[in-house]
Formats: sequence, structure tokens, C-alpha cells
Amino acid sequence: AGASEQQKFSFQEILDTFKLCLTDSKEVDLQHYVDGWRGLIKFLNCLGSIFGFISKDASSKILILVGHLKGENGSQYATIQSMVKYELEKDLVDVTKRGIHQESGCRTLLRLHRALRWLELFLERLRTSSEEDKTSVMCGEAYNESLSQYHPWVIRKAAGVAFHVLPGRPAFFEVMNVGPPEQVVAMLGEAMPLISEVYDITEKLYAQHNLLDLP
Ligand code: 1PW
Repeated sequence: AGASEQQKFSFQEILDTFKLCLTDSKEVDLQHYVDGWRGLIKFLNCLGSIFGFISKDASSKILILVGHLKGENGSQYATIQSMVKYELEKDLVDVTKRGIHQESGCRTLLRLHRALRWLELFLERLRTSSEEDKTSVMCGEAYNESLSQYHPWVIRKAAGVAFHVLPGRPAFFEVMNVGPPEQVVAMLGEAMPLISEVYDITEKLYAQHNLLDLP
């Protein structure tokens, strides 16, 4: 198969992976979380090279988490809950300022968690949008309401440029490769509550342990 064929996938796969994240006891499975992000990165790469700087940062964070999962203490990283417990107990997190634990699972995942909020807001806009709505505007609004507050000016600027060249709604739906627009909307309607739940559980856990501002 050619490179273009290998890249061909459906957005459905991403959402299916995020669905698998929740364990029976409502913990968040880290391996599935990482796999969900892998799918998102693949999708971003389909949107064009301008998204390279975004997918590159997400990829490097995924690699850090995979390193923990595959490391000698990998079993401690089965869920986000077990990761937080383990890293805090063993003092493996820089809590107030950056130090020797810049690659802690907790601070690395926090960055992806914040980005997941952006995704959630963007997909919800996409789900409720009408034909004449612009993806660039929806994406920009979602960003301004969430992730942008954690980014310096130069990244906000670059993100704005990237959003500007997002394909229009019909072409964007094509890239999602789910089917006709009604089917995309239906799929999003089914998936959004699950993504929200993963986000909310993580947010609550991080709040409980005072981890929402990790440097
Ligand atoms: C069209 C759907 C888009 C959803 C994908 C969301 C991907 C979000 C990645 C944004 C990355 C922007 C450039 C990198 C910024 C980093 O400085 C920042 N990373 C994130 C994920 O916000 C903070 O990481 P750092 O510098 O504290 O290690």
C-alpha cells in the first residue's frame, strides 16, 4: 500500500479508541488514551503540513508517556489514577517549578488534557454547525476559550495562522472519512459524551491533587 493509503483512516477509529479509555471503575486507561492521541495526530497530519508544529509537540508528549508505559515501572502507569498516585508518592513530579522531573507523566499528560478540552469544544461546534459555518472560526473560538490561555503570544499567533488554512466544512468532513454529513453529526453526538467524561474525570483527579498548574 502507498503512503496515502496508509494514512487513510476514519475519524470513527479515534473516537472508538477514546471510548475504550474508561475502565469499569471509571478510571482512564493510559494506553488507550495514548492510542486515541495517536489517531488524532494522524488526522492532524492529513490536514496539511502547517499543522506539523502542533502534531510534533503532541507526538513528543505521546513518546514520553509511551516511555513510562514501557519502562520498568510500566505497571504503575496502567491508568491516569495509578500514575498520579505513583508519581506523587515517589516524588517524581516537579510541583512548583521546573526541575529534574520535566518528563513526569503528570505534567506531560496535563498538556494533552488541556488540548483535549480544545478538541471537545471544537467537535461540539462542528456537530452543531450548519453548512455555511467556517471550520477556521469554530476551531479558533474553541482554542480561544481553552488552550490559548496556556500559550505564549507566538504560539497563539502560529495557531491562528494554521486554523486560517483549515479546509472548509465539506472538505473537513471528507478528511474525517466517516460518511455523509448526517453520519458525521450522528457519530459526534455519540462520541462527545464519552470524550467529555474522560476529560471531566481527569480534570477532577488533577484538581483533587492540586496538579492543574504543573510547570
Ligand atoms: C483539528 C483538531 C485539533 C486537535 C489537536 C490538538 C493538538 C494540540 C496541540 C497544540 C500544540 C501547540 C504547540 C505546542 C505548544 C507547547 O508549548 C504546549 N503544548 C500543548 C499541547 O499545549 C505546552 O507544552 P510544554 O511547552 O509545557 O511542554
